[in-house]
Amino acid sequence: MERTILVAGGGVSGIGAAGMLLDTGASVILYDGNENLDREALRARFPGKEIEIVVGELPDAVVRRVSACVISPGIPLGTPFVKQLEAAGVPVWSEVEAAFRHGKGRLAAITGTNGKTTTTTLTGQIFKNYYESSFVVGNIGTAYTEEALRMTEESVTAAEISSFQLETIDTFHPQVSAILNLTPDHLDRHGTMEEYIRVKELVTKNQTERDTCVLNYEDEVLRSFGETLPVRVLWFSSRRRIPGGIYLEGDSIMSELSGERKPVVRTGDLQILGVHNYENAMAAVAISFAMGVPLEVIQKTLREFRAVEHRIEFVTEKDGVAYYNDSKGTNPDAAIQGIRAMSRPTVLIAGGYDKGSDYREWLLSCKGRVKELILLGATAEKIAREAERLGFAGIRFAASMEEAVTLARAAANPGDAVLLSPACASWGMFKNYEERGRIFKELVRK
Ligand code: UMA
Repeated sequence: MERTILVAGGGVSGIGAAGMLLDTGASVILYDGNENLDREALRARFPGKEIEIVVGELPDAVVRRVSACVISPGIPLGTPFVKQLEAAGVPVWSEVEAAFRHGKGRLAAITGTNGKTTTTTLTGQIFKNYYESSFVVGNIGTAYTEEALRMTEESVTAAEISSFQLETIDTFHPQVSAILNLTPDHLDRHGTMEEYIRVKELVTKNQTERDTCVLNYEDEVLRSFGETLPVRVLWFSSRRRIPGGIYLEGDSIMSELSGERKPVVRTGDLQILGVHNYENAMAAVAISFAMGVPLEVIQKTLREFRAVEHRIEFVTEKDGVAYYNDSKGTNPDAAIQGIRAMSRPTVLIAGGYDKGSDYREWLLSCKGRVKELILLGATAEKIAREAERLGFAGIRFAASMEEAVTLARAAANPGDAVLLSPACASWGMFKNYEERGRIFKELVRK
């Protein structure tokens, strides 16, 4: 019988997965819950291919016809059609699981709450400077399924993997995994911190003692996780010397990964700022070391590497005010790093989609640094109430990013900084954090 696979979600992941499956000869039904989606525009993404497209409610008749479902990360597993599939015994696989089954070569899977994009980009750059065939895929924006069929046995892939993508893995098996840190995020989806941690740790699920896991020694949860993990663990630390690990010592990153103690790079020679970035750099070094990249190639790439767009990105200086875009600060913990990186009195633009986060710690980190808080989006009221409880005075509301930038400009004096670091996802007002960051930058430049 011909295989018919249901691909759920008509976004980046769904389009990648459907394209990959069609190329392997499977029949594909592409399904999206949004009934207003333009089916013909979606069909046009698969020129010369036959694909069935279903939008709105998923009919029972479709459920009965499919042998598996590849699900996009943005679809919660509690969604009724997923329950329907499960009840019918149809396996539901995440898009990265599907990609892994068809991809080739070696895989480094990078997860954690914050720093994933910087670490994946840097790791991918190191791979590119050493291997003939390398790929950078995943949550970073290019679907893993988009590239999987181009991989060969010689390929080396750096994949940014989110908790949403890990929920429904099965055989997904990276040779090298990394968990950078674990702080509360996406609790509206995962329910509890315990569940979020469980899902993140799934990245090591199929690893054996022949594989490597790179972990942050300064994260308590990860420290005890690593101590019992039946996998070779490489530790990194920004606070202490780790025999056999990689660590920050004064203003140098030191490595004992090869058994010998060696200086890797001075932090002053890096073009990325802040301890969290030194942690990302150490993780990338450990991952690349485990993949077999020589130290000289790693060192050269580290010195050349620049900050990722939307992550504490300097935009411009106007009338003595420095503008920074940290649209990637999509949760309170990431946003704390944005605040800490500011050395001037700061006007902060924040707020957005409500993931059920707790804003207290982040607001506390604003004390003494943030002179005015400009809030937008669904969380504006909630953040304002918490800020008032903590004694903040300068709080304003904006209905749009345009209004927020206008208010920020009026509030900032020469010598100040304006920082967009929302502590919230962009959903609801923008397509994604990239769009939010770009709009902010355009408005600032205008
Ligand atoms: N949809 C449904 N039913 C639902 C929910 C969504 O049918 O219940 C449909 C929507 O109508 C839409 C499609 O699903 O047409 C969107 O799918 P998606 O939300 O999975 O988004 P993609 O475009 O496939 O992008 C996803 C990741 N998005 C999410 O995880 C929310 C992208 O990460 C990723 O870059 C891309 O796959 C490629 O791997 C973005 C993200 O915000 C950057 N990630 C979160 C984060 O970093 O915090 C996890």
